[in-house]
Amino acid sequence: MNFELTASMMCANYGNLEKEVRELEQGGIDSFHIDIMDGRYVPNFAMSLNDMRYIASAAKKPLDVHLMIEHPNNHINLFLKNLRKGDTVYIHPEAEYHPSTTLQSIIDAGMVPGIAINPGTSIETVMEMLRIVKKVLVMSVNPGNAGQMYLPYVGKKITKLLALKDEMDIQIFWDGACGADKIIEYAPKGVDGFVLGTTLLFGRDQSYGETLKNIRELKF
Ligand code: S6P
Ligand code: MG
Repeated sequence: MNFELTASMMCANYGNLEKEVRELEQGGIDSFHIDIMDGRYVPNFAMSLNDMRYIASAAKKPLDVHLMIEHPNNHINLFLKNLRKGDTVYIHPEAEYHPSTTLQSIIDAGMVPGIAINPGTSIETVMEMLRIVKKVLVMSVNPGNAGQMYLPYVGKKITKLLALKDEMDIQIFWDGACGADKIIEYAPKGVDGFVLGTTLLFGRDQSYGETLKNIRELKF
């Protein structure tokens, strides 16, 4: 079964980020998930521009940038100019007056446009944006922190979104508290990728390579 695995770099060991990037790539990670926070849209500061810039320079695999900031359009070029064509940029539609304008800037720069949908945001409110974006990041925890509990009501929304996949030509990604049970259930249903954080990838006794191999073979 084909699904993408992306590493949530806010959970990485900042004592040696170069080693983290290298070991994740050698272990077979598909992309690096970069959680950018401003302390306003979400009540936390995780990663920022310089962290993203460093990982972009150290990594061969693409970046998956999740902007949890107010009015991303005000600063979008700071991010875009430090990324490569083909990297993904997600915005939260609620954080922007004119999200379609911001998404167009992402498209014009050659990046892959995405929206992130909070647990409390319904698909109906972002329906038109589904026609613009290539990727939808479904948050299964409230945005801001790693290591939270899965919010079970999000499951119904994923099912609804899966039914729109072909019509809207989108890929669906899971972000938050992603455990083995979620991959086993949702990869066969058509979820295209999973953000791996403290629940499944980081802080374990085995190497990233072993963990990622087990996940791909669905051996848990
Ligand atoms: C949360 C953020 C996520 C987390 C990820 C961590 O605001 O968008 O990307 O980093 O959820 O994973 P876990 O397994 O610790 O919940
Ligand atoms: Mg994220």
